[in-house]
Amino acid sequence: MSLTWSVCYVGLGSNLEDPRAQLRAGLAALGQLEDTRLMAYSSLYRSRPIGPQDQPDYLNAVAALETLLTPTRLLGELLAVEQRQGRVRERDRRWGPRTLDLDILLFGAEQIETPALHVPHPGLSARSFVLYPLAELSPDLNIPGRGPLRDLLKHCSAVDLERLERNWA
Ligand code: ROI
Repeated sequence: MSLTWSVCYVGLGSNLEDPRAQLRAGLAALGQLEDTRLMAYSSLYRSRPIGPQDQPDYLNAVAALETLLTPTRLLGELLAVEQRQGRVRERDRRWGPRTLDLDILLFGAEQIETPALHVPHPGLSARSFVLYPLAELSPDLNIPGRGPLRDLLKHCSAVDLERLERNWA
């Protein structure tokens, strides 16, 4: 545990077994993590799959947390939530469908490269289903090592992205 609160953004995604219920339960679980506060969450978005196209569309959202947990500890908690919601990573095809995916997108201003954890998330700069919800929460954000979120958005098409409800949780 650290002594100061870090602001952290977590991406939520699902395209199996009632994705909306999966994201709702995932968000509720984030709100119950110890030493962690759920500060805000984005609208719900529907997005075309990145990766193999023979899978259902995804629902995606982003949550803003404040946490005293270390990034590694938070990652462990997120994996536990995924598992409780029926995800079996070994069974997953690479870039195949999943019941619930919880990714640490940003952790304060930190840049982390370990075998288990890459922060900012490597896919972040090119993924509309991450950038648009993130911009809803924090339009002035700077992405460590990548620059202003506003600039990344300019290069990221939203044609495959549909914004759904604001209050979905
Ligand atoms: N595609 C979309 N649209 N949304 C996701 O959350 C998502 N997650 C993934 C892969 C398989 C890369 N594709 C995705 O892990």
